[in-house]
Amino acid sequence: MRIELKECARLLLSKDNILILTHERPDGDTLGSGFALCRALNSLGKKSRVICSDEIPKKYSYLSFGLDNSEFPVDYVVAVDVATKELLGSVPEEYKNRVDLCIDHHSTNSHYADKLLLIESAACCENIYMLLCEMGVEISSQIADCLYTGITTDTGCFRYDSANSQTYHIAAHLIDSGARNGWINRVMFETKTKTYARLERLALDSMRFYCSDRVAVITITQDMYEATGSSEQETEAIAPLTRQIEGVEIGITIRENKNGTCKASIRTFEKVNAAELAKMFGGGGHPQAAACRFDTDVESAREMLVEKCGVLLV
Ligand SMILES: [Mn+2]
Repeated sequence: MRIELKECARLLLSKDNILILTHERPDGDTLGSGFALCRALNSLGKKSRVICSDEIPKKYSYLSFGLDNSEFPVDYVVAVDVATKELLGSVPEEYKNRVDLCIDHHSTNSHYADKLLLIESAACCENIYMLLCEMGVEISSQIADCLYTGITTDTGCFRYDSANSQTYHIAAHLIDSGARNGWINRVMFETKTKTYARLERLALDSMRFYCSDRVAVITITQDMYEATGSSEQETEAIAPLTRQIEGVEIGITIRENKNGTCKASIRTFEKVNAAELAKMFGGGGHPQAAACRFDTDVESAREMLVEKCGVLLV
């Protein structure tokens, strides 16, 4: 059942011992949302902790710095920035099957939670910000760092269309509350590990063009991780590379899984709806950034995707 901001705030204020779930392959928005909410609940004297199905990349460690991560008997389960139950990954089934509240910004949310706060903003962290204000939580500098991280990462450092005036207003308030905007942007967008730099070079080498160069496809295989010492954890910044090429309207990054199947990240500009393309393969996401999975190998996935691109681009 969908609920409004006020009811969501009232609900959270009435709960304690709250477990927060983030999505698999965690990004800045799901982690920023989770740790900001956790810190806010702690500041109200409530027990809360964040869990994630996958390991949290090191660059995000400041988000959880100083938090007490010890376990407690869970009374209430909240998912943040998680559009479908499947995206929770391999968190314990007991929690996966009883999400009491989901706070999200994906229009493709599958309504898997008992209660859903869905506001279509640029980042889930924007919704968490509004929620915390509604709850009367004071935005500490640590909470501000968390929320700023989600907003800047989901908007590609404020470059996407999704960043509207509300996004900038909230970011301004976060900076006033002590968010380290310059440092966070540098860590999120400029700093590359050596292993990532090597992977990026191979990824660019793998780029192929289709549909009169209106579609660019990058392929990342397990061999490439091995050759570079990199891992899937480091592929977050690869997908946007496809959109940097002049004339490209659909950018696709296909990553091979260990078992030979694969998944695709899709990036588009205004003319093409990425979520629509992902949906054709059972996936979802945003109008300009979406993803889907395949039970097939990389080549077959590429063929199927390029074929659908041909249909969308006519
Ligand atoms: Mn998000």
